[in-house]
Amino acid sequence: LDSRAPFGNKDVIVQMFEWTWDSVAAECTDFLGPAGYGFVQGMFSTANMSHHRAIILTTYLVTSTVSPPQEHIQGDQWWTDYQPVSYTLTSKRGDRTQFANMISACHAAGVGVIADTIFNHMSGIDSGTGVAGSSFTHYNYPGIYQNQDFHHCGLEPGDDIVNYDNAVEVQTCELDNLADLATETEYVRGRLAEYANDLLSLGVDGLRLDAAKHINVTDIANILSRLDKSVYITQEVIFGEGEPITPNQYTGNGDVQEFRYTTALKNAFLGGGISSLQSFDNLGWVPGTGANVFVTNHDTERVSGWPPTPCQRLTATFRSLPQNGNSLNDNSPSNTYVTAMIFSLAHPYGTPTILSSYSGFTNTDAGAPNGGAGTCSGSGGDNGWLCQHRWTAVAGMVGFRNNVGGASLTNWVAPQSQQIAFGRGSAGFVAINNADADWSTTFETSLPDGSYCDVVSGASSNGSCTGSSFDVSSGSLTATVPARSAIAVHTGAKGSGNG
Ligand code: ARE
Ligand code: CA
Repeated sequence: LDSRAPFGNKDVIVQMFEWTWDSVAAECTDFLGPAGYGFVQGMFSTANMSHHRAIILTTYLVTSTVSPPQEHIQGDQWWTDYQPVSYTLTSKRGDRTQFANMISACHAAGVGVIADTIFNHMSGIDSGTGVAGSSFTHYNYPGIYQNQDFHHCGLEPGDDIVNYDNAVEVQTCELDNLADLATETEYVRGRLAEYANDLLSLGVDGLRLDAAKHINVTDIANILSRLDKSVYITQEVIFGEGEPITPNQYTGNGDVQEFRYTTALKNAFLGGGISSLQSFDNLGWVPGTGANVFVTNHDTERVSGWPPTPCQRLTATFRSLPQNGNSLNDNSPSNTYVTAMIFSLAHPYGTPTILSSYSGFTNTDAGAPNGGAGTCSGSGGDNGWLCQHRWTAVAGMVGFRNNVGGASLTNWVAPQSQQIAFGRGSAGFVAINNADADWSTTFETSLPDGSYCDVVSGASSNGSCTGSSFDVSSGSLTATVPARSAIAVHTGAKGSGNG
């Protein structure tokens, strides 16, 4: 795998937030990989199985994004996972054997695995014992790091980052009291690379670099240069208005998560108008080929009031909150969470990630339900899990994205600010209606004539559609796009009638 465009244009990442390794392995086998996913979608007949597999094998990549695999502090909160105490691969998600087995199971199902790696810091608490039994204090992790391996920036009180307008402070003071590694030193760079190489030796296909904004871009480049193989890299660098450290500075290291996209989708779908979303090319954002984008991630789904103003950041109230974001989420009104995910999977900008998380996130500390064992049922969630990756429209649009590949955006129309439609070359067409009334019209498409299944409401199964179907004749497609919903068709999901 190449670090820049590792998965071609076909791939969608699913962030399996807080799923245990065993449950991710089962989901790779049951749904994300070819057996489950292919048959659920029914996009191809069994006679065409090898083609089917070729497509489905790259359907999803799994990232264990909020489930860093290293040992961390104890506690019931989800965010304990973000306070490393050693690089022993035992966490609340499982142990080293289970982690390795997950990778094998996912690979056997044709799904890659991206691990979340925390290069910026260790724990934020004074002392304790980790989930694998390692004792530590804030600046002493026996056999791994001692006091001299950390930044002590000297800012009162507590060395915490306060002023994001000061680049040195952002990178050498502490994010929420988390002991900040001296990533400019030979020893720390080598130790972090040793940890990453251990993950790669188990077959990990990519790394999400947590808190990358808080590490100098050249420190990251140095650490990555020590990796035994080239893997997919996505860096968390949250754009902040006026801040000196920007996402664009990190593009040389790999993909960068473009949070301006997350904010833009939220604002557009909640009232600003989705007609503003045609192109993200001339906004000064990370170029689409190097952007990793999402409607929401584990931070932004949780708390409103983000991004904070500089004044808010200084208040005790704000600093006592988990420093999370604001985006569309499962509680968003009028089906906007779903229609925004449909948009994200249909539009060519960036590499999309779909968050797969659990309900009850308004309690911002709550850990995963069911002991972390993710469970889904049919095209929905189970036991408190949301299973967004199985939702009919989401899974259908993953098939859409795989089918359209890198085809360019065509046939864009926006008759009013909350209604858009566009094609992807001659391979697919989508119409999104974020208004409160149905939208009945005839679209001009570049699709070949034929009968197509709507992959938002169903799938193609043995030549018929389990949801709606639409005919295309001389490029014209007449449809009623339901209020606050969407339709999408592509050449990989033909069919007629209602199944
Ligand atoms: C927890 C407690 C804290 C406590 C700390 C140490 O909540 O009260 O002080 O532990 O004991 C996650 C949780 C945190 C949690 C942490 C460690 O969200 O609540 O702290 O784990 O357990 C900035 C960073 C960005 C970061 C966000 C949250 O730039 O990198 O803050 N996001 C990642 C992960 C998080 C994770 C961490 C980093 C830490 O995705 O899940 O924290 O590993 C503006 C700025 C942004 C800034 C944002 C919020 O928008 O531009 O840069 O993001 O404000 O401050
Ligand atoms: Ca740092």
